Amino acid sequence: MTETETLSMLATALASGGVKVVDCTAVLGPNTPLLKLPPEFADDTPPIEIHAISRYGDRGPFWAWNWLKLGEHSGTHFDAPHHWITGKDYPDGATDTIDPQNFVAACNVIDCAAAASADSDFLLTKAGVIAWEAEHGPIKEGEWVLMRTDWDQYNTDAGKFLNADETGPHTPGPSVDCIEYLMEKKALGWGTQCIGTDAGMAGGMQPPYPAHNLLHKHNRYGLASLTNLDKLPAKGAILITAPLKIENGTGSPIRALALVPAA
Ligand code: 23J
Ligand code: MN
Repeated sequence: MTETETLSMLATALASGGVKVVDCTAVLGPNTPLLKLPPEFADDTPPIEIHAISRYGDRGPFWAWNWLKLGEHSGTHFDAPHHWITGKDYPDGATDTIDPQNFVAACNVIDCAAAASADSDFLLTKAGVIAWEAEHGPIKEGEWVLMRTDWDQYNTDAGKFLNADETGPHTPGPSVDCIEYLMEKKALGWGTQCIGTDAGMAGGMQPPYPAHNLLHKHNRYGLASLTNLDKLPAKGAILITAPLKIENGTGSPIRALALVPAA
């Protein structure tokens, strides 16, 4: 099959509904939960604001439009290599310089929902990924690896989403050896359904925040606050995750879309 035929078949499948588009994005608005860091660090991403410029009234009779106030790392978003000190020198590591070929790629969805519901500090390990591969097939170079926890059910409740107590936030994520293994396999990146790519307790790991540290050290990417991963197959979906082309941006809200077979 030629590439032209491949695209033509995709177009037919999209038009007929044989391939469905699943929205893996949370609503972005004033109630979007935001990251809370330990008190020694700045975390003053403001709550999202949506301000009307006009709304079919005196300020513009025929049109409505808004201006926004939002941080790069708000809601369903993309982490670029320049987000972390380990990735700061990559010339193609900012939102405006990443090769857009990377914004459309296959994804592997590892179902950790039961484990995460039993233990909010659950960590997916290298051994866990290898066991998943034995069942579903290998993770290949250039593919996303997504951790399904069904944490998107808490998206409208910042308290539950962040799940913090006096010892800090308790949300699932990857272990150090998990991300090391994915980088050996040359995965495109790592995505989660929680506030960030790292587990809530990851500040105390070695290195601190290993998903951020190791992904961006390898010029790879992160995705946070993904939704609807329960509607994706373990393998076979294609994920579209294009950040805004923010100049020197370290990340960006995205509209994450998955192409999945309807059957
Ligand atoms: C800054 C520092 C630590 C973390 C984060 C940002 C994120 O999770 C993020 O949104 O990239 S853990
Ligand atoms: Mn981020």
